Amino acid sequence: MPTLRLTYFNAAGRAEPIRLALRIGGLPFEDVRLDFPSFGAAKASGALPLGAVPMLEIDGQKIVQTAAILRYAAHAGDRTLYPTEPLAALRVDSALDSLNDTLSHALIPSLFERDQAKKLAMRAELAAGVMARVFAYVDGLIAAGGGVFVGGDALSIADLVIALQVEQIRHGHLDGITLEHLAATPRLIALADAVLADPRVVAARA
Ligand SMILES: N[C@@H](CCC(=O)N[C@@H](CS)C(=O)NCC(=O)O)C(=O)O
Repeated sequence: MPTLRLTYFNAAGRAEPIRLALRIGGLPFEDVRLDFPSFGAAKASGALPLGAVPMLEIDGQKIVQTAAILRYAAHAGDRTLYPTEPLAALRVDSALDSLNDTLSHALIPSLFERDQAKKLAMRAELAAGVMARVFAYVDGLIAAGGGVFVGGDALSIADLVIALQVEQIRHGHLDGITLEHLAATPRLIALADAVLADPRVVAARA
């Protein structure tokens, strides 16, 4: 088994689905959590290939890009977290990119906005625009699969990402975004409930 070292901030963010996927897959890893000064130093020294985290070191080889790392965790682990059927796998990949790429990039400016009124205005625009489109699209992917998860009846890496996003909203961690913004996409709520109640996920979070 390779030696795995995952580097991220001391936060859930992009790394938490990876941490869960590695644990569910039975892949032990070192969970390195950087504070902001250490991240700055690592970035300045060139220790991060693209200057960003998460980064997974596999026997010392440095790999970045969240979705790729998630797929690796699924393939190298117990192989239950990624569909074998091509169309189901495509839905999983498309959902992953919709959240990790499209939604994340749209969310970033408001994360750094210090003026609360401006932040809430940005969040309102996000909720009505990119976020609504991404959630509606992913809701449709779930419907197309005919199960509770994106890939159908089996939990996948995309479901981990979606569930943690829904949980973040449910816990009020994104100012201005509430469960009301998920009212039109009930499959995302049902998916999150199923993921967070899954015994493997519960064990991975304990
Ligand atoms: N495309 C990358 C994006 C990674 C990314 O933007 N990471 C953020 C943290 S969530 C980061 O390291 N930001 C600090 C910086 O870019 O200086 C991925 O999917 O992993």
